[in-house]
Formats: sequence, C-alpha cells, structure tokens
Amino acid sequence: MTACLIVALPFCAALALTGCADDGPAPVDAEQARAFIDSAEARLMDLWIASQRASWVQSTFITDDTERIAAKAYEDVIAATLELAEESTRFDHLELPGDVERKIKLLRRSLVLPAPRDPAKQEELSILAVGLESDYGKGEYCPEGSASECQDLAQLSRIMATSRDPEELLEAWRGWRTISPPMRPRYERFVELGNEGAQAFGFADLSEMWLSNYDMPSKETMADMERLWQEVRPLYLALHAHVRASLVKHYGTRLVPEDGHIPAHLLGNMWSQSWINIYPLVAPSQQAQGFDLTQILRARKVDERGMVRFGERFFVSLGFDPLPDTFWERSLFTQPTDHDVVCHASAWNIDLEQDLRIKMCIEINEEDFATVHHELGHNFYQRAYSHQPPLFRDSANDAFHEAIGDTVALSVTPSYLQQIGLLDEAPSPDGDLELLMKMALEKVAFLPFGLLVDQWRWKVFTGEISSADYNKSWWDLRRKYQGIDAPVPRSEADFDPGAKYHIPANTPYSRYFFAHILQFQFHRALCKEAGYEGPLHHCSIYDNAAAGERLKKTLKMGMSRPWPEALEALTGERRMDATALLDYFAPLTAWLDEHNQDRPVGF
Ligand code: X8Z
Ligand code: ZN
Repeated sequence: MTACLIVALPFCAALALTGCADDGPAPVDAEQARAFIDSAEARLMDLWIASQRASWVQSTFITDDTERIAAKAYEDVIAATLELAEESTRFDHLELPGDVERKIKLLRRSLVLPAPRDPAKQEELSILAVGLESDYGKGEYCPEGSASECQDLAQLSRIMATSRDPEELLEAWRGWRTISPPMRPRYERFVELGNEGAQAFGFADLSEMWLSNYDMPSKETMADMERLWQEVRPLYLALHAHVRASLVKHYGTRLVPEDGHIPAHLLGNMWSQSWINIYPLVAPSQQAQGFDLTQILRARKVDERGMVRFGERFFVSLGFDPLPDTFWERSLFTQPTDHDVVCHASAWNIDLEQDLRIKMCIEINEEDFATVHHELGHNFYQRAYSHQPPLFRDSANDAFHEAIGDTVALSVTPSYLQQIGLLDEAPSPDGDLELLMKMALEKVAFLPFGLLVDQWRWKVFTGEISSADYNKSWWDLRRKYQGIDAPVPRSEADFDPGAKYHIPANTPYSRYFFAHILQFQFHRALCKEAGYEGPLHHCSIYDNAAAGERLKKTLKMGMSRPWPEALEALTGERRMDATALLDYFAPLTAWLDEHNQDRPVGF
C-alpha cells in the first residue's frame, strides 16, 4: 500500500464523486491511474477478507460481540471504499485503458451498503445492518409469550410445508411475522443512511446504485424486467388458475375465492414464493407415475454431507476440480442446537482464492437437494474467477451468480438420477407432466415474487413509498403481481417485508428474477453445446465435457466485461430471453390451458 492512498484528499468534501474544479489536484496520467487502482485493489483485498472472516463468525455464531466485530470490519471496508472512490475522480478527465476504466467504475459501485462520509454515521449504519440480519437469524415465534414453546423459522417452515390444517397454517404464518415489527424503525433509519451513502458515491439513491450493477441505465434494466415479465405472465396466470381451482377443491370457497386472490398461508411456503410443497394437492393426475426424491434420499440414508457430495460430483463431471478439503472442514451443513446462526443458505469464498464454504442448515429433501446445487454454483463460480484482479472477482452481474447452480440443477433429470444410481428404473415419459408441474411450482410460481421484492425496495429507496405505507404497499404488490393476499388484515403495526431474509439482510432481489429467466437460457445453450436435440426438460449436461468447457470459459471471465459479453460467450445471445423457459414448460402450458378452459383465469 502506498502512502498516497491514506492521506486526506484535496477534494470538495461531501460529493467528491461529482468532481471538483477549483485549484484542483496535481496533473496525473494513465500510468498513475493504473498504479492507483492496483494499490486500491491490494488494500481492499485485505479489508474484504477481514470483513468476510468477521461476517462468517457472526453469522455462524450470533452474539453481541460477534455482531460488533463484524460491524467494525464492514465499517472499515466502507470507509476505505469511499476514500478510494473519491480519490479515483482525479483520473476522470483522462482517456484510460479499458480495464482501468472498468475497475474504477466497479470500485464506485462495489458496495451493496454504502455509507455517508461521517464516521459516526458509518458506524451507526454498520451496526444497524449487522443487527437487522442477526435479529432475523435469531427470530422465533413464542406463542403467548411462552418461552418454552418457541419455534424458529425451520420449525415454522416445516408446518407451512406439510400441514393442511388452515388454523395451524395461519398460526405459523402469523407467528413468523411477529419477528419483524421491531425492525421497522431501524429499517427506516437504515434506508435514510444508505441513501445518503449512495449519494456520497455519486448516485441519486440506493436503488440507482444497486441497478448500476447491470451495466446500463436503470430505466433500461427496469424495462427489461417488465418485458420479460410480460412474456412469462400468461404461463404464471395459467398456473395460478390451476392451483387456485385445486385449492378451492381442497379447502372450499369459504377460504379460497374462485376468481380472486389466493390466501398466502395455503401455498406451502412462508412467503408463497415456491409452491412445490403443495404438489400433492395440485398434481396433474392422481395415479402418480413419477418418483419422490425426498423418499429416495431418506431411504438411502443420505446425510447432509452426502447431499453436498452429489452436487460436487456433478460439477466435477463437467471438468471442474473437486472442492478443497478445507471446504469440508469449514462449512456449516447442519443447524447447531446450542447457539444461534443465520440459517438462510449462502456460499462464501473467504480469502477470494480457495477458501470456499457453504453455510446451510441442510434438510434431507428434494428442495434442499436443489438448493445445494444452487450454493455450489456460487462456489464453483467464485473459484473460476479467483485468478482475476480483485475488482473483477465477481459474476458478470448478480443474476449470473444466482443462475449457475440452478442451471446445473435443471440437469437433475430422472435419467441423470438413474445414471448415478439414485433411481433404479428408467423413468417413463408418463411422469413428464408431474415433473414439469413440480418444476413450475418452484420456478414459475417464483417469478412475480422475484420481481416484486425490489419493486418495493426501489420505491422505498427513491422515497415513492414512505415509511407510513411500508406494509400497505407491500401487500398492494403481492396482490398485483402474485395474485395472493394476506389471510388476515394487516396494518402499519406490521412490517411484513422484514419477515423475508433479504430485506433485513439488505440483499438485492432482482437478481433472482433475472436468474430464473437466465437459467433456462443457459440450460438451452449448454444442451445445444452438448449436441442434445430432444425436449429441453429431458436434457442433462451431466458428464459432458463440451458443455462444461463452455460454462467454465464464461465463469472465468468474472466481472471483467459487461454482462452482455458473458451472456454471448455462454449462449451466443446478448439479450435476456424468456423463450427458453417457455419452451421448457411447453407441454405443461398445453395441459394447463386445456384444464383451465372452464375456469376463471386472473385475479
Ligand atoms: O436466497 C436464496 C439462496 C441464497 S442466494 C438460497 N434464494 C432466494 C430465496 O431464498 O428467497 C434462492 C431462490 C430465491
Ligand atoms: Zn444464491
């Protein structure tokens, strides 16, 4: 690290990123810009690693002390990033080599949580951020204040997934939402400080800073989102109509309106974001032709590590190196019973080189089998780009990171399961509709939720949604996009967005919407590369070297180029495209349209 990086800057204090004229700093050239960004990267690397270590300990062992340590380490990252971003404006007027120019741009948008210049505010915001995430991790519902019967998210989620008793479902649904009202005033302050921080980095507000991740003006990204949503919306409406009619059959019209919003507690998931758990209620045929992966995994006594080994083997079959021993030694695979952790699954590369880990409270079921592949997708991506300079060690955009593991999981087909010995018999194509229905309950049901979380948050950041309307606006969006409604009246005494991890954890969510489109586009391209020609939902790229090579080549690019180039490297296309998803589900779409003929569609 050179001294020039830590001296106070001779720039206008508050909004340095907009540049300042006056007497100005000494003249600089492109060579100095390169030296500056090289040493900035070295300095940031140390701080990022320190922050990751502290954050790992905090989220796998939540205490007041680990929270403080993590907050302090993050504060150091914020302070240094702001200082460097300000210093980088010295080079704004220069014609710079492409990589240096891109790194400077990435430096300025690198924080998901920027803070203002005032160190007291940096400290306040870091503590708020870590505290909100920890509170979510510690969250429990204690019926009538009885501490002995408290239930955590895993227990409540199990009820949501398996119970068919509306009263019990309602209690679990409501119960989990008791954790978030205390977050509300802190979230409000968090938004205020985060916006102030985004302004310090030269953005209008935090939504603009987040959207800068997509290498194009915010409006274009939002328009892309809307375009993709309109393409998939008819399929969502068809699925919604079938699920609603099936729920009417099961619960009756007193609970489920024939042509209105579906009550949110009946869909098998705490946030109604995946409906796979109510599959038995909506199955296309009562004579099951398919198989139950959950039962198979349990019958074969597959344990948590065994689940992860299946995922690893898939990536190795594509030509990736096996995970390092330290992955198996340092990861968290099961929920500890003696201390609080943040159970929400995540993947880490602590030293940004080889120190890969996942943190996941794995359960032995089909859903977590897919999630394990999702998490490993992050890890194999992280390792693939670890040779890049530090500021390029990220995915092409955040949706790419979310899409890779899911793309691989789309290749977990019945033939693949048979190939690796998890299924005894060759599956009959009669089971196709069942499989597609399960996939749709996971992937298609998710789309409007993936879209609306950041519709809400962007508007909160721009001020279009005020804190007086946090909950009302949340439910307006849930009704509008998902066609679901709260099962009991909600008010501004509630803070239902806070009961979803990514809000208190401040994790952007548009990434998942785009990832749900991209993963089918990736799957289609990789299947083509593998020489596959049949229906998309039968394709598995398992053990295919050509597909593996193509994937690896894209992952290795990291964030070095704007995302359309990475998309082109993988698929030959430069635009996100929903036709692959629509092709994949085509047989189910035909079935749904036929069965919905005499049913109301829409809400
Ligand atoms: O948060 C996740 C992953 C970790 S990046 C488990 N997902 C979203 C969610 O759970 O809400 C994956 C799908 C959507
Ligand atoms: Zn993820």
